[in-house]
Amino acid sequence: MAGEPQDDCLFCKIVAKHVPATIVRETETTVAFRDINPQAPTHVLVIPKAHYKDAATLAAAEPALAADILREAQTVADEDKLESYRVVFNTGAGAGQTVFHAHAHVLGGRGLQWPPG
Ligand code: D5M
Repeated sequence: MAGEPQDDCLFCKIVAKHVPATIVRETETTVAFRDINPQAPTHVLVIPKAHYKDAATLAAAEPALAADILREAQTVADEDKLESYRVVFNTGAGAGQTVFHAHAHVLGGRGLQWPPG
């Protein structure tokens, strides 16, 4: 069923607390934790607890949950006192997606270049 936990999904395991992570926030529908390979002083991943393979699939199936992710991204930025920050949804392997459970990267705490690589 759509959104059900997947046995082979790393981020579902983090949601279930079967894999450790540095969790900074948790709501009824989302978890936010520090990226294991940070690319900026703040690099937090915000994920839905429900499993969707990418952000577009999540938004199509549960738009309110996609909105939860964006609200949580702002809260993470507020808590880390970021004046500006970037939210990235890598979608598809060609764009650098390596974990196929929807996630927002929240990056900040240093100057960010545009365009990204
Ligand atoms: O982003 C997937 C991100 O997930 C990547 O930046 C590393 C991060 N990652 C992978 N394993 C872990 C664990 N165990 N804890 C925290 N962060 C993790 P993508 O957009 O799919 O490339």
